[in-house]
Amino acid sequence: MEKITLAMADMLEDEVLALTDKYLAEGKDPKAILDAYQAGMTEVGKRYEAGEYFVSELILAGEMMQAGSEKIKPHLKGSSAGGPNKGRVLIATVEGDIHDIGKNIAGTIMELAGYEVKNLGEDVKISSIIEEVKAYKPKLLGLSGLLTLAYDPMKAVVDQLKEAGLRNEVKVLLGGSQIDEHILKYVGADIFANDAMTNVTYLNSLG
Ligand code: B12
Repeated sequence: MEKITLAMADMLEDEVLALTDKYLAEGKDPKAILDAYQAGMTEVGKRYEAGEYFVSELILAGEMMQAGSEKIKPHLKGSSAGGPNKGRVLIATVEGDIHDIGKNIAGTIMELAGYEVKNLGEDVKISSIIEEVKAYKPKLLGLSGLLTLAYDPMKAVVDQLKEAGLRNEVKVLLGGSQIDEHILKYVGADIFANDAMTNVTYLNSLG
């Protein structure tokens, strides 16, 4: 798996995809391949921060992750333990943020676990999220954001849910690699996820 991580970090798309095909054919755990991708992305982020990589590398890394995820998706189905129609989940990347790869993966995994998932996309206005909570009535609202500037729109969503009298109707999850206890508290959400499985465990616990 480390080979995939290193190939992704070095921008070797052909190698990433060839290794993915090889590991899937060998019956390796598809979730472990996704974890290896994420570790590669973390390294890309570090190189970007160090000034070694630029936005073009971020774009390429995003494309690699999307292309690889498409290969992995059909294999995740078999490993899902869930049944159909366990409840509704609404997901969105908040206003000002266009990072959607992790949210889409989390959405797919929740679908495979038996939840009905509505994905509003990225850079979604606060008012659109509130309207959709009213109309769709999800049991969980998953707000995703990777930028520091995503925290305030996340907080605004929670505040407006309160103002609309909807806060007790829906659990709010924050998704993103940098989300921690402090941000959770600041936003006033119920739980956070730095991976795509915490949410499924949480949803199952809600009954
Ligand atoms: C790929 C990428 C991009 C791509 C995004 C493509 C896309 N369609 O998403 C592009 C090139 C467009 C991009 C743009 C920018 N990016 Co960018 N990007 C990244 C990068 C390298 C990887 C993100 C990623 O996809 N990771 C892989 C996924 C699988 O992981 P994940 O998102 O964390 O998701 C997992 C969990 O967090 C969780 N999760 C996430 N969401 C959800 C939702 C739910 C409901 C659940 C349950 C779970 C969940 O589950 C996922 C699966 O395990 C990160 C660095 C990093 N390592 O995170 C920088 C990073 C996020 N970007 C950064 C920056 C600065 C930018 C730009 C501002 C650059 C610029 N100057 O233009 C723009 C922002 C534009 C905007 N307005 O949003 C910074 C953010 C810094 C900050 N603190 O604000 C980072 C951290 C890079 C860095 N180290 O500086 N970026």
